[in-house]
Amino acid sequence: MSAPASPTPAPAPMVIASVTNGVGTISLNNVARRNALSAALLDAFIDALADFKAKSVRAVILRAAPGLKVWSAGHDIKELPRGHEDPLGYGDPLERALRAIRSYPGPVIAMIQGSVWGGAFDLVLSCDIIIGDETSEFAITPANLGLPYNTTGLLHCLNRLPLNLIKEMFFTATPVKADDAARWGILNHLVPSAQIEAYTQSLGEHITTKAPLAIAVVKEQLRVLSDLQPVAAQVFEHIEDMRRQVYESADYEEGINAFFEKRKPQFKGV
Ligand code: YXS
Repeated sequence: MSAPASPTPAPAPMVIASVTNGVGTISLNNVARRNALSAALLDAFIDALADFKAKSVRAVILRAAPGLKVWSAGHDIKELPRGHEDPLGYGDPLERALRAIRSYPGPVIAMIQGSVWGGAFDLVLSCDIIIGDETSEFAITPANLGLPYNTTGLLHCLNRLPLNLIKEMFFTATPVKADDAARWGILNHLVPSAQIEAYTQSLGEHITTKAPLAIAVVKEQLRVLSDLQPVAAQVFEHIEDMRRQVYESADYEEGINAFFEKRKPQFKGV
């Protein structure tokens, strides 16, 4: 009689959540796919954040597993619509994750080691405090795919960075290295990799000793005030019409196909 087949191991969790001395930590854990922000990973992240909220965790650290070259490769390109549909609509899992961070009633501290790509840059910018080590770098990459970034994402950038730096990031899609990220104000603190875990945990623990209601309300006031950019309906419709022309373009389809075919895209401007 043949030995019973060994049970297939349960898949590794997409995120690993823990609480130490009152500080929650959520670690992105899909290393094989460079922590690409798939719906499954983002839903697990949103659930972990909701669980911390239910437990009144006063400060949260968002990180990736230690020692990775890539913190997150950004939106899961395999899950981007192939044209004729807004690739970053309000209901997109990435947009839901951004809103979950921005509405969490306590600081979400991004601890960055390795490279941050595309929508993961928006995720990091939506965090309240950003700590990076010397390996941290940041790229926003719609120009690599021919993708029209969305208005809320551009407003997140405008609320944090000077226009010329935003334009350089979007027009070049080149990663901003740690030193420049600190000088530009993307990072609150640039901390050596040997110290970044202890530094970030200590910052979180310090915040948990302060008045949580006062902090939660200041965070929400700042969110409401920074999001308060009224846009006339006609302006919004004009923006959406421009974006539609991009995500319905042949260039957008070429950008995505080139990624999967592991070749450089040939953009024709149509
Ligand atoms: O070939 P296999 O099946 O092993 O899978 C490979 C990659 O295809 C996969 N992977 C991804 N899958 C979906 N979405 C992604 N964003 C993504 N990135 C990577 O993971 C496996 C290992 O990737 P590989 O071999 O390239 O790893 P590497 O260490 O040589 O290079 C790491 C990266 C991050 C430099 C490289 O994977 C890369 O350039 N990834 C794409 C980064 C990117 O352009 N992200 C933007 C996604 S779109 C987005 O976030 C916004 C919508 S926007 O475009 O507006 O910014």
